Amino acid sequence: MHAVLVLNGPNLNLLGTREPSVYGAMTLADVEARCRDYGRQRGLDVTCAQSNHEGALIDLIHEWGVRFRAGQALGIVFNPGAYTHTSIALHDAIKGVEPLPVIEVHISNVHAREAFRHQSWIAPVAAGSIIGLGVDGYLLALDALARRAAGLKT
Ligand code: CA2
Repeated sequence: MHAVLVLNGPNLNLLGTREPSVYGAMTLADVEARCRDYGRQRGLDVTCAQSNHEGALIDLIHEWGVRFRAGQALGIVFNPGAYTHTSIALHDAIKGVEPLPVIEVHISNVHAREAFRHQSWIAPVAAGSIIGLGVDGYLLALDALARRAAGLKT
């Protein structure tokens, strides 16, 4: 089994409690359970984490960078929430653990929303970005990591 971290940033613990027209009706616990099941079916051992604190997210990225270098992790699926648009520290953390693949996920289509959501400091250092496909985006990101593990990435 290949270890993968599904990491969610600030306010995503509120999923399913408000704004269902933007973020859907599933709770974070639902999304995490779905990721674990979907990953298991594809040979991925999915660990889930969420934090509202930038430093805690950075610490987790560093920790998984160490695991990746030791050959014990495949990558990170990361929804950085609003830190996407503000955090050069998260940009630097992801750059600091290269070539660990970090796949950026956004539930909503940030490009169809306010202008301040159009800038991502994560996109330039992400292996790729999946945007606006709802919570399915997390599963598509897991597929991308599973394909890498199987040597199927083209
Ligand atoms: O679309 C996404 O996944 C976002 O990363 C979500 C962030 C937002 O700041 C980004 O621009 C796009 C916000 C997450 C807040 O989630 C809530 C969920 C339910 C109720 C309130 C907030």
